[in-house]
Amino acid sequence: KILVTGALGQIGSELVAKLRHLYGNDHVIATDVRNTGHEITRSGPFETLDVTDDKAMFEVAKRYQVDTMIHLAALLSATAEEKPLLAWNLNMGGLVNALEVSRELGCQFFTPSSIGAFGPTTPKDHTPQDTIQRPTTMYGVNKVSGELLCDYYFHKYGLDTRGIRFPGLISYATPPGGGTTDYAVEIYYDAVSQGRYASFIDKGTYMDMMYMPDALDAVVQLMEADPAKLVHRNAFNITAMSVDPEAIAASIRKVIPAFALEYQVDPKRQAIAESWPNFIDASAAASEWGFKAKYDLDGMTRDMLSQISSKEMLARKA
Ligand code: VAH
Repeated sequence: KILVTGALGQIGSELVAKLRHLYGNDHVIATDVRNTGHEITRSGPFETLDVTDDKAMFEVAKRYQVDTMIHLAALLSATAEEKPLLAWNLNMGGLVNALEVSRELGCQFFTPSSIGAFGPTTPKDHTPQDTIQRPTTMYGVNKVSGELLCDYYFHKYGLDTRGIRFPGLISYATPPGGGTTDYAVEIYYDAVSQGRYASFIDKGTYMDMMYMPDALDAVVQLMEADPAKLVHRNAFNITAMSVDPEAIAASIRKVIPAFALEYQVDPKRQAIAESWPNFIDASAAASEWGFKAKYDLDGMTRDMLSQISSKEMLARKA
């Protein structure tokens, strides 16, 4: 049985659907801090759970006898920078509770890290798997601390902890909330609904990105990987592409020729983006558990635009 926290978030809502498809609806217990009525709360077991409540988390995990913990509940980079103490308490308090519950029940454990775990003194191009990590954002401090804490639980208690440093994730199912890379999702929605987009991240700001189906495959692939082959654990660099707003716009114009991109740069999120790498090296994930992204920029663009268009059509009919 798999317990997922943050199950109604950008990654969670699609990962729960995939895990239920793979392992059976009743094997995946979705939890989130409130029940929004999302389809995920009806397609299998759902429990409201505040990850800062350690007793509640233990009670749910024990009741369902979970053997795998997928801990996704967290505040993303931009929100965390606005509310740093809330971010510390939620991101770190939730993580330590999830690790402790997993240790007590002997669960296999996954939690995401991020390219946000790197900072301005990290090599920006071909960012190595093992390198300097001195992030200047609260989110980055949470992610580096989280990576070290997960490795600690592995070395100290033998807990089977595994993690992935996600690039910006792009999806059409559930919009992200409070991320710096969210421009790369908004641009597709606005391209369909308005034929134009004003980006809050500036021209020439390169960041690693990935289409959500590749990110979901990576989680399953890592969790099913042979532990004897894992040299690293928390957390693996993965990426599918390095883009700036202009590159995404050019890809969109292959489908919507008249698409217009302009800029309304948000200095706060621009500063966060500039502290992150341009493109990271994913060779460790490739060699230790066979990671390989399937979607490139144009493939992602075609699927995003067609999926969003059909969603809009359905919404208009409804
Ligand atoms: C964010 N989407 O923007 C998340 C992610 C790499 C970016 O960590 O905060």
